[in-house]
Amino acid sequence: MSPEGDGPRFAIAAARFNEFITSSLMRGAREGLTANGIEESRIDAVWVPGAFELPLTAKRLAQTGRYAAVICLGAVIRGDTPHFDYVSSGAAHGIVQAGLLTDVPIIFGVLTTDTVAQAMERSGDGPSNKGYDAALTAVEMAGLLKDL
Ligand code: INI
Repeated sequence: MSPEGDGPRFAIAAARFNEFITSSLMRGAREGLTANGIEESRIDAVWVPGAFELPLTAKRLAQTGRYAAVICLGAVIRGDTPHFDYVSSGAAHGIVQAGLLTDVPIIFGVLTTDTVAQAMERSGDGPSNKGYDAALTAVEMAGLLKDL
């Protein structure tokens, strides 16, 4: 048995920006992992200022070699400024790049919505929660990449 125990470990990187949404995504992601047999002790979570900081953080987590997958959580809500486009596309492209560079599945659990109401709809209880959904994707991709 390794010092950290057996079985895959998962990391979650979450943005504090719009924390009233991302804390619910975090709850959903933890639920999605534990519902799929991943013990809480095998989940590590870190918080970053905003979605723009997710790619670098996910890359560093993946580079540790400790995780079967890294889940990124954030909520980018369109306001009246072009900031939305920069932040959401920076996060999306960066997360793709981080996965390709590290060969570790890095999951895009970032909500990009026009309104707060839409973000709340996608961060409620159960499988419609984007964090829960991202956790299922993480488990599936971890299994797939292990077998490929
Ligand atoms: N970060 C978010 O996670 N969501 C947002 O909606 C958002 N908006 O709209 O500005 C946001 N901005 C902060 C950004 O992610 C960075 O933290 C900041 O630009 C510093 O790099």
